[in-house]
Amino acid sequence: MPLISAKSILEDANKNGYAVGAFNANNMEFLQAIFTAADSEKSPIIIAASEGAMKYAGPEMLYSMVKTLSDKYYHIPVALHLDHGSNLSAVMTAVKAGFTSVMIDASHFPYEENLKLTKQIVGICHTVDISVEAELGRLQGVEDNVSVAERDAVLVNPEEAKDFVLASGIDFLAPAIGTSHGAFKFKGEAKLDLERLKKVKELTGIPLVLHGASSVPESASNIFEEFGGNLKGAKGVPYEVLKEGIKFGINKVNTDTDLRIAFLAKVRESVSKDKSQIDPRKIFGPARDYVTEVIRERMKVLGSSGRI
Ligand code: TD3
Ligand code: ZN
Repeated sequence: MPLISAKSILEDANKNGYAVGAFNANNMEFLQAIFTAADSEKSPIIIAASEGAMKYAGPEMLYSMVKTLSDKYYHIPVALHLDHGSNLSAVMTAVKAGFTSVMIDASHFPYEENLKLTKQIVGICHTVDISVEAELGRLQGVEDNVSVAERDAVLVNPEEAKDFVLASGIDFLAPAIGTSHGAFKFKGEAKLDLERLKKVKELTGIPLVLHGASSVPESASNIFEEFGGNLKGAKGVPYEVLKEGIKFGINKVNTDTDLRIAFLAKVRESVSKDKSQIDPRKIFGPARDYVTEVIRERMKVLGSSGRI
């Protein structure tokens, strides 16, 4: 089917209390893995591409691969979403290429500046049915022993979130609640600030996004390490914690790291087991299949399986 905005996908998730994965991709194999997983699980999907992905593959290339796969799997609802767009120019590049959803990440600016830029982008995108995500607070782990003032300085302020959503007109919001990008998210226990999340949901009602949501599954990191990799001290958001977040209002679960680890775990395995292999398909094929497996498992955890 034609690519649709993420708004409609996430509205259903919000209404029915589940989450949809936003899976990052910048090459053919990852896109194929995401689509085949969605096909097997009967799950809607959001394809996330960062500015780095647009630079690596080219925005037109990303769009045409996603479009081709979306035509092939015509029954799957798909949105193509710009992840962490940093300015108007990046957003316009994505819009011109055919993306159907964008994130403007101006969370590192003071509130008023974040609001001003976000509002401008909502004004442009909503005229062409492109959904907009924005972020409040900073994406970083916050340990238990820090003061309330320190927590407040980093994580989302629920009252501010309410004003921001009303004033900006965004479609979904990423509130910082203690996660961070990458494979090393928590020093101590893995947890989210669920009280804060609950308040943001009560005050805004819109779909909420969990960034830095990868789980760093043991099965994948074990293979990664068995074949010479090093992920010492890596820790993600456990499935049980993800489920709690979804119960309290998360509807979009951003996932990049898990797919990267899975892919490279299998690449490591294949190249070390078959040292004279020179056909890239023999290396990337099994890696692609393993990414598919990891995504399927995740779709079950998020509750997006069986929604189409
Ligand atoms: O926006 N993203 C994807 C890009 C982060 C770079 O890895 C996320 O929030 C996903 O975060 P992660 O690292 O947990 O998959
Ligand atoms: Zn993110």
